[in-house]
Amino acid sequence: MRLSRYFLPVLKETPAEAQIVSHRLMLRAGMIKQASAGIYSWLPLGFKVLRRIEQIVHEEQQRAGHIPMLMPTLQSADLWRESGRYDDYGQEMLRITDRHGRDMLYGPTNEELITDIFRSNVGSYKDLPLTLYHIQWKFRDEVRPRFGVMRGREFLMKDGYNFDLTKEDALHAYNRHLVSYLRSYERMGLQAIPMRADGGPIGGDYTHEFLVLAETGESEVFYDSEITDLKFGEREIDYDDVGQCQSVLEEFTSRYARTDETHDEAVFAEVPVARRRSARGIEVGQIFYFGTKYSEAMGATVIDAEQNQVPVHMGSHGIGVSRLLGAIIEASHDDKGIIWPEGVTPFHCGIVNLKQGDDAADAACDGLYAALTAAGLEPLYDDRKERAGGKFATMDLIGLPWRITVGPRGLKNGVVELTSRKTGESEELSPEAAVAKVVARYAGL
Ligand code: 5CA
Repeated sequence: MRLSRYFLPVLKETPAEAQIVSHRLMLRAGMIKQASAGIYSWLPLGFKVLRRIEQIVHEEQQRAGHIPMLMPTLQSADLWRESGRYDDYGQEMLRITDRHGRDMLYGPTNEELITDIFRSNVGSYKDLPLTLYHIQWKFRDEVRPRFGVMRGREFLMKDGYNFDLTKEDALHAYNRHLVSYLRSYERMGLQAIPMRADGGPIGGDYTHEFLVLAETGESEVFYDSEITDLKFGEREIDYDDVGQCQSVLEEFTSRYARTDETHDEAVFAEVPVARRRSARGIEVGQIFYFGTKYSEAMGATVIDAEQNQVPVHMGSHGIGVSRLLGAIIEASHDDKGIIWPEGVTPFHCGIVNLKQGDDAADAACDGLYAALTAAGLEPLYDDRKERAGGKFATMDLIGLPWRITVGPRGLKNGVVELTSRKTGESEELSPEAAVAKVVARYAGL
C-alpha cells in the first residue's frame, strides 16, 4: 500500500478522553473512531489488525478440530426465556422489540442459540464430540464502557461451544481449548496466563480466565511468579490425545494463579513468599465447563449406546478479539507509539523514501515494494512529499516491526537502512539483503 493512497487519519494531539495508553495510541494512529459510547468504527489500519487477530484465532481453532460457522447478532428472546437467562441477564442485555411486537435482543453471548441449533439437528451420541465456534459482534450494555476497545459495548468475540456425551469428553474439550488459546496468544506476541476464575452469568465453577499482566488491567490477580516462566512454544500437539492435552493443562494450571473472585489467602500463603505476586491483568479470554445447565433447560439430548436419552455435556469458550488489540498495545509500546509483534502487524514493513521525486530513490523504493510484495508480504510505502522527521514519526506511531529507509546518499553507496521498531537498531544493507532479512523474519509465522 502506498501511504499517499491510503486512509490513515493520524492525530497530532493526544485525545483528552483517552485514559490509558492503548486507547490513546489507537486513536492517534487512526485505527478507530468512537461512534457512540463503547461503540467504534474500525478505520482501515485498526481493521487490518483485527482481521490478523481473527485469522490466528481461526487457524488455531481449526487446528484443534473446531468447526467455524456464523450466527446472527440479533436473537429471539424466546430462547432466553427457555434457559431462564432472559430475566437473569439484567441491564447488560440490549432488548429490542421488532415491528410485530416480538421481543428480540442483541446477543451478549450465544449459549441458547447454539443449543437450539444442536437440539434441532443432532440426536445421537454417534455425532459427538462436536465443537462449533464463530467470531461475531456481541453487545453488552456495560455501565461504564471505557478504555476504548478494552471495555466496549459492541465488541468482537470468538465464542466456541462443545457438545459431548460425558463429563470426561467435555473436559477434554476444555483442555483442547486451553491448549489452543495458549498457542493463539503466543502467536500474537502475548503471554496470557490461565487463572482460576468465577463463572459469572455464563455459569459453572470449572472455568479459567486468560490474563495479560498490565498495570492498566481491570482485574486484580494473584499468582506464583514461576508461572510467568512457562511457554507453550513450538511443541507439537495432537489434539485428539487426551493425555497430552491434560498434561498441558496441569503444567499451566498447577501453580497458584487466581483472579480476585476466587483468591484464597490461606492457599496463597503456601506459595514461597518471594514468589507471591499480586498485580493487575487484562482478561483476554475465558473457558467454561458447565455440564448440562443449558442442555437440560433446553432439551438438548442424544440417544446413548444403551438407547437412553441423555442431556449433553457442554462448555463455552471465548476470546475477546477486539479487546486483544488494546491488550497487545498495552503490552508492547514505547513513548513514540505502538510496537506490533510480527504475528499481528497491519503491514509487515514500512518503506520511507527520504527524497520523494528523486529518480534513484523513487526507483529503489518501487523495487523494494515489488520484491516484498512478490515474497508475499504487505509493505506500507510512505511516498508522500513530507519531511523525513514526519515520516519517521508516523512509522514509529503506527508501530510496524521493520522500516527500510531509502535516500539518495545511501543509494550512492548501494545501501538502504533497515531499522527494527522494537530495538531501534539500524543497519546498512543492500536493498536485496534488506528484503531477504525482512522476509526471513516472517517465514513460518
Ligand atoms: N459465552 C462465554 C464464552 S464463549 C462468554 O461470553 N465469555 S466471557 O463473558 O468471558 O467473554 C469472553 C471474552 O470476551 C472475555 O474474556 C473478554 O476478553 C471479552 N469481553 C467481554 N466483555 C467485553 C467487553 N465489554 N468489551 C470487550 N471485550 C469483552
